[in-house]
Amino acid sequence: MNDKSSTNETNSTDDERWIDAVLGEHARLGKNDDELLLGRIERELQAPARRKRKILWRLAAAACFFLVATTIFWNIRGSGRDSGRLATAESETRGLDTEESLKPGQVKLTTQFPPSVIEGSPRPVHMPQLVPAPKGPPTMAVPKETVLLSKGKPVTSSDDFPIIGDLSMITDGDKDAGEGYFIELLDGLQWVQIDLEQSATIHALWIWHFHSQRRVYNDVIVQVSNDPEFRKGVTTVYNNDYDNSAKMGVGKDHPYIESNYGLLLNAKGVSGRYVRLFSNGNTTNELNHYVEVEVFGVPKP
Ligand SMILES: [Ca+2]
Ligand SMILES: [Ca+2]
Repeated sequence: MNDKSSTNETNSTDDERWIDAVLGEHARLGKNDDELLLGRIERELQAPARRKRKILWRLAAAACFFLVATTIFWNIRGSGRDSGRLATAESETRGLDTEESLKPGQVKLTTQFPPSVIEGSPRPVHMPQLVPAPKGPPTMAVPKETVLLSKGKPVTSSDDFPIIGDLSMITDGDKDAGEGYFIELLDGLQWVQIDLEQSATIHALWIWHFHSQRRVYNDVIVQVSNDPEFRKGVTTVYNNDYDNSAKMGVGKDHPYIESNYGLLLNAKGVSGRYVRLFSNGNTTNELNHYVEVEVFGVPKP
């Protein structure tokens, strides 16, 4: 446990009450995923940034027969520095959030989320159609065979020697906010490229650029191809370059505020071996950063 949590001010009585409430609800629903639930509770209560906040839990029972886990939605309110922003941000799931949206053979995609740790004062962000940070974990429906394809896979970049960090940190599974968890690339338009080492049907991408400050990255463009040079057979699955400053065409997607929930993209089953992600500085500085990129899909036989 690091020094940030040594002055833990969480009201333990409230914590215990919440845990009791959650476990009671859990038992009432007759679900069989105690380890998942307890792990989740433990992570929340140990997260340093949560120490001054109340954690409100709400359980929702998964209605579909093929879902075995209870989905836990949670929200945070209280006296944290970013809590006002979280409380006022509109819900933005960038995906599906209702059980009715699931078709047979689909499951809700989820991932491990790092704790929210906001440092410093946010700079005002003025952009058209800016998407606020999600209030809760985003999710979307994917085929039940979907797996994480990118863990530990090799990463290359237009800037092969990052100013901070190593490119391998983009696929190492660590998503924390602080020093030692993000890489910093040169200014201007830069890309990173993940080699999945085999062609796959890609259903989703989850992207964390930098989440210890409320900021927006410019010209976020995501492409998939079987060509490592991206000269042919390129599919653009996301582009929020609304003013074509990257000169790759105007994108229809909207700039978004970074958070610990990352950006969840629906890749709609595009097929390819390589994923290339562009950015062009951010609203705080001209540099480019990544904490983690996850690619989810089904390997081709
Ligand atoms: Ca990482
Ligand atoms: Ca732009």
